[in-house]
Amino acid sequence: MPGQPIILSTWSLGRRANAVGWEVLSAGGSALDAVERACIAIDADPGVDSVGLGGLPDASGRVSLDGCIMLSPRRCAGVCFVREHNYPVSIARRVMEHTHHVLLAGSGADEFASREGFERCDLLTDEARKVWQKWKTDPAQLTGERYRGWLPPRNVEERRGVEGEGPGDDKQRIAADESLPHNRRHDTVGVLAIDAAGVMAGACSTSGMAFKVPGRVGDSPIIGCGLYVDPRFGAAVATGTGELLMRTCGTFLAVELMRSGRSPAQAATQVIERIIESCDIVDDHQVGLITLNPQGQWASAALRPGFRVAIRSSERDELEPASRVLLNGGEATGSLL
Ligand code: SD4
Repeated sequence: MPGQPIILSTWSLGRRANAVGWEVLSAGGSALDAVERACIAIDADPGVDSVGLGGLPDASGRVSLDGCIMLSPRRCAGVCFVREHNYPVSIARRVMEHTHHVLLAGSGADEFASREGFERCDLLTDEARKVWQKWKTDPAQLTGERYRGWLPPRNVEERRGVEGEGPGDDKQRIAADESLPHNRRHDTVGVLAIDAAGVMAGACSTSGMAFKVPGRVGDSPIIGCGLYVDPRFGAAVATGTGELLMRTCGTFLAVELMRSGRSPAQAATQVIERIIESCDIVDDHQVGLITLNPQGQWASAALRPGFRVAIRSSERDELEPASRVLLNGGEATGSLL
């Protein structure tokens, strides 16, 4: 059933992603093209240190990318641990369209990308290398806290210096945390869209957690963890600590909740509640979730303050904080990962 096009993306960088996706949607293009192009725009920017080119590397100084794209359980795919090519969402789309598989990993995914005509590239920029070198010498310089293994800093957006934020706008107010390093303002780009034909699609792309254990793959390329879309019931995309989403199949759960009659708002909140219930939450953890139903109703929820959603439709072009935040920061319990 035809509807009003809409595109929703994670974090303040989502506004830029939305601008590109909206060009596609407003010209009558497909939701699939819109979400792919939205992710490409962020992946291509070496100034974004959590996605694509310029992403911060793992503990060994090498960048690896994860991403996926989804229209339905029948049409979806992801790639993970891609080290030699940018644009994981586009590579995933080729996996979806040109193979019978759902997930390609590591050197196999890189070889597939080359065969599909993607250019090899060095994903590590000088800037990202410098940040990694600094982290290696003295992790506390970047994390602002006692070094506790490979855990990255908590991902929330700082109040100041965030794109698209008007001064004094209360709606935009989020918890300022002076201890946050400059380089954790943004994170995974996750995008959901509905086009004029009423088709829903989603995509997400990330370089994963900065300084992760080499070989680590997060939720973002895994169908049902970082992204899930079922055209009958709804879609969900996530950002934050991938391990929490993988332990709970967070986006699958969100869509399953909508399938059983919950609203997008109830579904998003209940996933965060389930994460709190099922996992040992620590200070560094954050999860942000966007849910969307086939009628275009959407919602968001987060574990902690700081997660924001960028919305673009014919009526709106805005950035707003998660509508539900379940923990208010510093209330962590349990042990480290
Ligand atoms: C991961 N979920 O690799 C991604 C990272 C992320 O906000 O989204 N951080 O765990």
